[in-house]
Amino acid sequence: MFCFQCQEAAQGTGCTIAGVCGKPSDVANLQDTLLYVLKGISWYNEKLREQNVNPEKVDKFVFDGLFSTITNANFDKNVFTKRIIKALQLRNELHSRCLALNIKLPAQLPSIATWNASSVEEFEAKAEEVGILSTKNEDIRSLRELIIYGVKGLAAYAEHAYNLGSKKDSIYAFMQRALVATTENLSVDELVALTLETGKFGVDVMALLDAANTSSYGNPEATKVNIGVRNNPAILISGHDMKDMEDLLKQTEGTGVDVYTHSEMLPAHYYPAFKKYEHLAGNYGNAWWKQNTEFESFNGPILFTTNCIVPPKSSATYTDRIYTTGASGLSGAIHIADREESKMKDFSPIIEHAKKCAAPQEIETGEIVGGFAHAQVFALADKIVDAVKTGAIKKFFVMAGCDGRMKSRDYYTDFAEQLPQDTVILTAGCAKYRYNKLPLGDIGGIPRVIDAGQCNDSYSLAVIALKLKEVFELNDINELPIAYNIAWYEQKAVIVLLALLHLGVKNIHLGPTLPAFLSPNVVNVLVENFGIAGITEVEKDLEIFMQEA
Ligand code: SF4
Ligand code: SF3
Repeated sequence: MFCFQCQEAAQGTGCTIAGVCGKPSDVANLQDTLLYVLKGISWYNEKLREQNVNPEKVDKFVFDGLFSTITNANFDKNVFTKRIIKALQLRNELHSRCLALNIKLPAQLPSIATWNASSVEEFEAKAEEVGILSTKNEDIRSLRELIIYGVKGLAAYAEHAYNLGSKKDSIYAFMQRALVATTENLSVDELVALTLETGKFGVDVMALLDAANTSSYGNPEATKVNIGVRNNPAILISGHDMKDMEDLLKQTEGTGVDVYTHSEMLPAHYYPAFKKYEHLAGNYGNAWWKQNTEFESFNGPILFTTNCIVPPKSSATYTDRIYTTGASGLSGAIHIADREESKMKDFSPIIEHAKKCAAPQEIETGEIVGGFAHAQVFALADKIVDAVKTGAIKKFFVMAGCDGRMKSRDYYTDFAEQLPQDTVILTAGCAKYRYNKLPLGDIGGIPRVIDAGQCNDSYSLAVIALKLKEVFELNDINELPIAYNIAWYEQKAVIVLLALLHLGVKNIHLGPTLPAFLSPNVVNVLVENFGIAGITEVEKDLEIFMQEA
C-alpha cells in the first residue's frame, strides 16, 4: 500500500504498512483498485454523455465509490471487494452500450477501459501497478493526487446534496472528466489549470448543498446547544448527512430514545426543522478523534453517517454498538441499508438497541453556541459592519477545517486564546472543537467564535466575505480585514481549500503541516500564485497575520 491523502500520513510522507488512520493495507489496495475502475467507468461515460446517454446510476456509482475512499469513511474490506466487482460489471456494460450506439472508440483502448479480474487477490495485486506511485514524475503525481483528493471532497458533498434531491450534471461530468484526465499525459500547466477548475466546482457543489440543506431544513439560526446529558437511553449520530439525521429524528420521536450529535453532526442543531424535536438532546463530546473514550461513556449505540470513524481498539466495549450507513463502513459493524425510493432508511435496529442501553454518562456540562451561516450573519450585518467601522472588531480569522489527533494541533487552541480581544474567529468544520468551549466572550453581542456549521458550510464564510466586500465597496476580497488560518485533515478540506483559491482568496495559512502529496515544486506554485503558507509558532504567526491586509 501507499497512501498520503490525509494530514496524518506516516512520517509526513505516506503510510506504507498500515494507515495511521487504521486502514489496513488490503483495504488501501482495494481502494486504489476501485479508483482505477472508476476512472474506466468515467472514460466510457464521457463518451456516452456526449451522446446524451447518461444513466443516473453511473453518476451515483462514481460519487459513492469516491466518497467511500475518503479518509476514515470506510474500513470494510468486503464493501470494496463487492464494489470492484460491481464497478467492473458497470464498466463493461457501458462499453457494450458504446458499441451498441456505434460510438467510435480508439483502436487501442486505455487499460482503465479493459482491465478485468474476478478474485480479491487480483484486485489487491492490481493496486501495486496502478496506485499513487505508478506516476513516476513527482510533480505530475502531486497534481494528479491533488485533483483526485479535491474530486473526492466534491463527491462527498455531491452525495449529501443528492440525498436531499439536489442534482447537478455539470458537477458529475466534471468529476468524471477530472478522473480520466489524471490518466492522460497532461503537462504540469494543464494539471494546474485543472486543479483550479476543481476549485470552481468546489464552490458549485457547496452552493448546491447549501441550497439543498436550507431549502429542506430552513436557514441555520443562532443556537445554544446543550453539552450535558439527560436521563434517557440515547443514540449518538456522527458524520455529515442531514437526510440521515432527519430520518433518525422522525423514527425516534415518541420512543423514549434521545438523540445526541457527535463531532461534525453538531450543526444539525442549528436548523429550524430539527430544533422542533424535543428529543434532540444535545451534542456529546468533541471532534472525531476523541471517540475512543467518548463512545465508551456514551453507553448507547452510535450511528456513523460518514467519516470520521476510528476503528475501535480490541479492548473497546462499544464495538457492538457501532452502526454505519451510506458511504461509511467498518467490518463487524451493522450497516443500515440505503433508503428505497421515497422511503426513509430503516433505523429500527439501532432504536431497539438503544432502548436496552443505559443513559449516557455526563462528561461535561454547559452550552456551546453556533448557527451563524450566511443568512444569520446577514441578519446581524449592520451590527457587524458598525463594529468594524468603529474599530471594535479589527480583524476576522477564518479558522475553518478539520481537527485531528496530532499534538501539534494544540496550536489552534493557543492561537484562539492569544488572539487580541478585538478579533473574531469565523469557523466551520470540526476544527472548531479546538476552541469552541473556551470563554472567548463577545464583542457588543457578537460572539468571538462565529460557527457557520459543517466543513461544507465554509461556503457560508465565503458568502459572508463576498458580502462584506460589497458593503465596504472593495475591489478585491483580499482587501478585507480577514485572515485565513485553516486546519486540514482529510479530502473535504482539500476541496474547501481549492474553492477558496478559486474565489481569489490569497495568503491562506494551512496547517498543522502542509500536505505530504504536495511536491516542492507544486508548493512553490501555490506560494507564488496564492501566497499559501504553513504555520510556525503562535506568537510569530500572530505577528504576521496582524500585519497582513
Ligand atoms: Fe495514512 Fe491518511 Fe492514508 Fe490513512 S488516509 S492511510 S492515515 S495517509
Ligand atoms: Fe472533520 Fe472528519 Fe474534516 Fe468535515 S469530521 S471536517 S475531519
